[in-house]
Amino acid sequence: MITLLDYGAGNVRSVRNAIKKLGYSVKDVKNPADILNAERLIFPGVGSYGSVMDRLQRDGLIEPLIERIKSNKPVLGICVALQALFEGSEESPGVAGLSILKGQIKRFSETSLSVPQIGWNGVNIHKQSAMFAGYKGEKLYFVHSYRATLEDSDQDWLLTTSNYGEEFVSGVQKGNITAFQFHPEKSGKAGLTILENYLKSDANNAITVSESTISESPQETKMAKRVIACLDVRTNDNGDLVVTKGDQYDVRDKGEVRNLGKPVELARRYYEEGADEITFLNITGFRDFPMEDQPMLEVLQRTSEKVFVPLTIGGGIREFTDSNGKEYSSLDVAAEYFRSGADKISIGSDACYTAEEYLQTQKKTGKSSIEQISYVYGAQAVVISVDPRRVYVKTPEDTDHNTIKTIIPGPEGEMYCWYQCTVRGGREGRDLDAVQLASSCEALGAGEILLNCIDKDGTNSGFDFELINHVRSAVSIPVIASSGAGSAAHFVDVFNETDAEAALAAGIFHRREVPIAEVKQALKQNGVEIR
Ligand code: 1PR
Repeated sequence: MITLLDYGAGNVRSVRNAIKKLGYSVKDVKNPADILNAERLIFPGVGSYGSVMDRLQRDGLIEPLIERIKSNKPVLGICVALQALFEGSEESPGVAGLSILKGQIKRFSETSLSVPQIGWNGVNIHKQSAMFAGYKGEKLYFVHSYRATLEDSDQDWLLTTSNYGEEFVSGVQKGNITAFQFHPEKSGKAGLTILENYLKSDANNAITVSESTISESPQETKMAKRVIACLDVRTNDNGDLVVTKGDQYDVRDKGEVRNLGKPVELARRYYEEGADEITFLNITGFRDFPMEDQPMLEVLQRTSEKVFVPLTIGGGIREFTDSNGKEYSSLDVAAEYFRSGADKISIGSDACYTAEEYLQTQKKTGKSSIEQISYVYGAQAVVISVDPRRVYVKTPEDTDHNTIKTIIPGPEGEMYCWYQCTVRGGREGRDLDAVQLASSCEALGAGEILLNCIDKDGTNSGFDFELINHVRSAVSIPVIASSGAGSAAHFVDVFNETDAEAALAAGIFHRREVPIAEVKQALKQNGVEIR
């Protein structure tokens, strides 16, 4: 029996599912005494530092946690839970941590790298630990903007380090207390091995470990470029929820919605085939209300039972008033998605409206969906889905928007264009360009940009490097290149020609034209770091 400290922020479902998948039962902490009495406790950290500590404080859990840790009863902390062991964090000034370890958590300082660090990185293991029995050095999934270092007096806690511009502490352990900055429950089979080691070890963490688990000559660890499989989901005319795929966003073929498979089955297939992440886009979410869309929520719930890499869901995240006049905030909608198994939510149309308002007023209201969700769940949980299309102009002076000089001339030989943002699945263009949208959303607290391209979508002609470079150079958060992948070589090209952190494709995977393994192999052969 494993006791889980679920304080209601973010996706604890994936930890729960991982524990169940490994054959253990889960009991929730209901009151402070459960913390002290638990045989084995898991403390998943989701959300910002301040919101985690607030919730622990509100539920009276801080003292029992400290007592449990000091009495060396087994605890596994994940992500922000590792950071919570320290005295405080730059993320939430003035908020006290558990103060088991000395010092403050600081933001990544390397300016050339995107923050948050989102993706798969390696670890160097500095001491023998039962936690790494059977681990073969695979990359593990990290998602965070702040990082820990240990003071000299706490060096006996050092378990693993990783590098992201600078070296940081990615694992600590002393006696029966272990905490990881990475997410074992989201790190595929390697992560499940590590989690299982915690679950199955006895009260003294006794598992025989071989010397080889220690990294003898630690090398700088490197982030992998991510390959993401995207599933555009909607209900077809027969009422079935299907994965569909558009050509420049038109998903109908001879009047019928294209049906490329069942969402849960396809997601599981992509997980088994090595996708680094799975994204679901509820493409009619702009007109339906997600909280009434039970089949979509069920897709997430069922996917997260078997898929142990990050899941993103987009579509319909905004405020809503239902037919009974009941009001829902975008935070309510996001919370339902997180509870159903999402790790990140993606905002499309609503991000455009928010950015337009922000550009006009230059004021943060704290009320937009981006700001609210980012505060509670952390910036890394908020993805902005951009649906731009090219608008050609003869000269940059012909528009107020951010233009590029292009190598693909327009219909009348124009050599300049801007990228117009659209809402409602590409149906309506706005007076907003992709750079304005991405940089405003970054300022409001978004953590990642999913950069689609209507001109390229479904064309199999390769990614739009010009668009990707244009947007990537305007933000410091990670950018996912999307739309147009037609071959493994296109992935190699996008990582060679742009600084995108990830590349996403849909059609070629659904139609089994290019297996994910072939993409990974091509990347590896061309010297691109992969998982
Ligand atoms: O506006 O917050 O409700 O979110 C709606 C979401 O649905 C947005 O993220 C929007 O991108 C998406 N969406 C809406 N309509 C469509 C459509 O296709 N008709 N899909 C749509 C967007 C683009 C990518 C696609 C890549 C790769 N699809 O998701 O997967 O272009 O495709 P490819 O590799 O086959 O070229 P809101």
